Amino acid sequence: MLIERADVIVTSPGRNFVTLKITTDDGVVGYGDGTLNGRELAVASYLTDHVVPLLIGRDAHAIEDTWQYLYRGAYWRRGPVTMAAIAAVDTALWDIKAKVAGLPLYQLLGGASRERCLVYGHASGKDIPELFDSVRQHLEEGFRAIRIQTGVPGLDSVYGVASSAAASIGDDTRYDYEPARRSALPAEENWDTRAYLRHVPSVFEAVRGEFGEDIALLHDAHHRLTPIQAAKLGKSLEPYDLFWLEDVTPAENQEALRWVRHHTTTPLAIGEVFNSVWDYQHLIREQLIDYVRSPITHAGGISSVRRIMDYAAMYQVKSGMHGPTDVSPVGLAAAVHLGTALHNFGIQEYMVHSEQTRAVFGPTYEFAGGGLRPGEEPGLGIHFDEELAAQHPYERAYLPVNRLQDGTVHDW
Ligand code: KDG
Ligand code: MG
Repeated sequence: MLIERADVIVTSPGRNFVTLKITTDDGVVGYGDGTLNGRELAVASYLTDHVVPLLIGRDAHAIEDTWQYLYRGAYWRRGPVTMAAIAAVDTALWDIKAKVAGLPLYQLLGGASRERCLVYGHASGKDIPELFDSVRQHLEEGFRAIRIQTGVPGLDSVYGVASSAAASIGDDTRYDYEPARRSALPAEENWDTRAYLRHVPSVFEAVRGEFGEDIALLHDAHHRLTPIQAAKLGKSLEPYDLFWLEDVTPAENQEALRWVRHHTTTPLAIGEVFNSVWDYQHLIREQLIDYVRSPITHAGGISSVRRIMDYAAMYQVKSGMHGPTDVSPVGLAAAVHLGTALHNFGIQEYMVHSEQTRAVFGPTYEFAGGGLRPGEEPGLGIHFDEELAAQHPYERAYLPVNRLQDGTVHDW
């Protein structure tokens, strides 16, 4: 079974996505997600100009060989653009292999280790009453794990806080926090770490007071703190028993996590911007983290995230794959199949895609009982509508840039 063609499809049903469609000589089609928020066209060009010509005529079954050929063969290794492109190829080839086998993909990854993958949704509010409404809505919808983000007094807009009503599954008037904005230039936000550190513990105290001890609560610090600030935050949140505290420090310096770890027992998650097992080499071996955040879309695909998770399993580190709306339904479907099979699955982020997006991708995973199930269709269970996709051409969009009160650029 040879690869006959590979098409890169950039579509923007509400937001931009990069999808690779691989077709074999006997007409089997597989899809892969290579979306890189705010830098989509770089991945599209990497695929179209440099990868697609290498795929034509290759054995569609040779997934590992193709992965190594693209990774080692490029000479220039790793990086978000390269690894998103490799992810798209790897995912599409797994989709094809499972379709040919006539099995849902999780069966080829070892079969089901669980009935469904526990997910967390995003509750947010500019203040406590708005946040409580959002948490209540998530509980009514069946979520059992909820990420908590709020506005900070004195700051105009803060990462993770939706600007209108909270998310609701299946309702297109919903609005999850969508950070990338369609515009010629990035929006600028402002930041004050002291104000944030003062405010966050009181938010968790209020949420535990109102909703009790049972729900799993998570929080994302989005790379903004120094190691000692992060240690202080972790310590101050200990009474509220978080499921995890995410991305407390910028990802480049892994030493920082050692400082944080030595000061707090709050579980730590990191890695949504990592793209290789090498990014986790010390963090996992030294047991400085509890959850791996890399999504299939940004870390080289199913084959590569599987490698990270097998390494993590030796140290009781679990998965917590990134699942914002900039991971397409193809990437999310792949995560749910892998999450169903992994022994050391932890939790899956689930930011519900808009109706417009779902209409283009046609995912068949199902949300029930606070979790996602991959479904029993052969392959990933994606029904991509190319004609509809073509009606939504790419629109330039950027993630925001952050500045401190005095104008200094800060981590966003
Ligand atoms: O594109 C950037 C988003 O994916 C990121 O800001 C979302 O941090 C994020 C999360 O945890 O979902
Ligand atoms: Mg995050």
